[in-house]
Amino acid sequence: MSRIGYDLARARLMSAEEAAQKIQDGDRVGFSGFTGAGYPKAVPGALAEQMRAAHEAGKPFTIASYTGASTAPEHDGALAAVDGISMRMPYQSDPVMRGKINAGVSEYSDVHLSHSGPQVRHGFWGNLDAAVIEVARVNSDGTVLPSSSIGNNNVYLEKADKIILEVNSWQSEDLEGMHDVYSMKTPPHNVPIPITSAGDRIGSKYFDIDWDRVVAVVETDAPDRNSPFKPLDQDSKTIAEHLLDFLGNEVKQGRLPKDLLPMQSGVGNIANAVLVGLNEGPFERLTSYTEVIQDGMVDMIDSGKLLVASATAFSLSPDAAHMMNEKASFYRDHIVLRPQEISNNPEVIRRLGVIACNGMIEADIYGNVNSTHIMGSKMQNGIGGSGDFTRNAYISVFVSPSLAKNGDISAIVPMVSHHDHTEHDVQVIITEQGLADLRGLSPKQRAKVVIENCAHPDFRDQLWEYVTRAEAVANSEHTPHDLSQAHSWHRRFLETGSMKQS
Ligand code: 0RQ
Repeated sequence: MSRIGYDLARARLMSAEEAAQKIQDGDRVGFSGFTGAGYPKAVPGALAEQMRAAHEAGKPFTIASYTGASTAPEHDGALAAVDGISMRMPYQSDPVMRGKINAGVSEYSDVHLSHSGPQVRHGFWGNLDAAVIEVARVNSDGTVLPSSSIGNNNVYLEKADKIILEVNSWQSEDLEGMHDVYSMKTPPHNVPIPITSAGDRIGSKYFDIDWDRVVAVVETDAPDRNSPFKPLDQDSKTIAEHLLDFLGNEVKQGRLPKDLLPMQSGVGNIANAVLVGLNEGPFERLTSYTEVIQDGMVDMIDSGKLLVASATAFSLSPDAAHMMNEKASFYRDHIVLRPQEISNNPEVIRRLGVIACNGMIEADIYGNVNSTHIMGSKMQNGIGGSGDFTRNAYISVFVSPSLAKNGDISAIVPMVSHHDHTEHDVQVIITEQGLADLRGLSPKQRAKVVIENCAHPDFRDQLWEYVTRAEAVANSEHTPHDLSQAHSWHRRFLETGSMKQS
C-alpha cells in the first residue's frame, strides 16, 4: 500500500533524478540523516551523478551540505566522491568524506550537535536553499511521520526554500508514536524545555510541513546502513568493568541513586561494551538520555534493565535494525526520538544529571581531551554530541585504550594536540590500565593519577620525565609545562612513526 496519503504529495511525486534537478550549484542544503539512520537514500546519489556530469562538462557544481550527523556511503560518500561538497557541517564519519576534508577539497566546520540546528535557524549559516528529508509516511492531512532519525529535520523543514521528501517504505510505520517533535525558537522567545525525566513527551508525533514549499516527493524502499559492531575485545571489557566499579562505588558513597542517573553513551565499540556491562551488571530500572540508540540499549530494553531511552536516532547494526523494524510497536513505549537540539540540550542534560561516557583520541596529563584530531591536524570524525553532554553532565567520563597504532602512540600525552574538552569539563578518564578520578584535584595532582592509573607502562617513565623537566623549566608550579617539548611526542611520531624515545 502506498505510504503517500495526501493529494498534494501525490501530485509532486517524481523520480530521484528529477528531484535532484531542483538543487543548483552553490545551494545550501539541509539533509536528514544521523549516524547511518534516516538519511535520504536516492536523491544524494542522483545529485552526485548530476555533479559528475557538470564537472565533466567543465562546469562548477558543489553544495554546502548540512545534516544531523554522519550519514552513509550512498549519501556523504557519493557526494564527496564527486568533489560535490564545498562545506560540510556538522559531524561526519564517512571515509571518503573524511579524505576530502583532510585533502582540503571540502571545508568542514565541526559544530556541537545541539548548536547546529539552532545556528541554521538563526541564519548563521546563510539562507537554506533546500531540505532533503527522509520520512516514513505522508499522512492524509499532510503531516509526515519521521523515520529512524530526527536530527535537525525540524529546523531544515522550517527554514528551507524548497523541500524534497523521500518516503521510504523500508522504514516501519510502527515507528509512529516513538517521535517527539518539539522545536526551540530564536532568543529571546525561548522558554524552559519541560522535560524533567528522560521519557517525557512534550511535542508532536509528526512534522507539520508547509506544502507550498514542497517541490518534490520521491518514493524509496532501502534500508538504513550501519556497520556491525566488532566483537568485544578484552580492552573494551576491562574499561567497561572499571566504569561499572566506579558507578557502584558512587552509589555506595551516596553520590548516585541505586538506579543511577540517565546514561549517555558515545559512539564506538567501547561505548557498546559499557552497555553490555551494564546489562550484565547489578543496576536495575535504568534510564538513558543520550543521542543514539545502539544495539546494547536495545538488549537492555529486552532484559528489562533499561526502562526508557531518549535519543535523536538509531545507530544499530544491520541485524538490530531489522529487529527494530519488526518490533517497533513494542520499542516505541521505551524509546523517544527527539530533534537533536532537544536530545542534546544542555539545559535538559544539566537538569537530569546525565552520566556522560564518550570515546577520545587522547588526553593529556592534566585532563584535557582531544576527541577529533589525529596529530593536531587531521580530522577523524568530529565533536558530535560529546561536548553537549560532557560540559553539562553530572559525571563526565572519557574512555580509550591507553595505546593506539600497535603501541606506537600513547593515548596519554604531555599536551593534547587539539582541544575539544578542557580540564574544566573532564571528571573521569578510563583506559584498560585503570581509572583516574579527577574530581577535586589540582592540575599537578591530576597528572599523578592520570600517569599512574591510565598511561600504559611503556610510556609511564617517559611521562614522568616530562613532568620533572616541566617542573624545572616552567614559569609556574600550577600547571607545569615545558613548551619546547609539550608536543614533542606528536612530532616524534610524525618523524619516526613512534612516540617512543629511542
Ligand atoms: O584508526 O580507523 O585507522 O584504525 O582513531 O579509533 O580505537 O577505533 O575508537 O571507534 O571508539 O573512536 C574518539 C574517534 C574513537 C570516537 C573516537 C585512531 C585509531 C583508529 C578510531 P583506524 P578506535 P572508536 C556522541 C559522542 C567524537 C564524537 C563523540 C569519536 C581511529 O569516539 O568520534 O564522542 N568521538 N560522540 O587507530 C592517533 C591516537 C588515536 C588514534 C585512536 N591517540 N592517535 N590515532 N586513533 N586513538 C555520539 C555522537 O556524536 C554520534
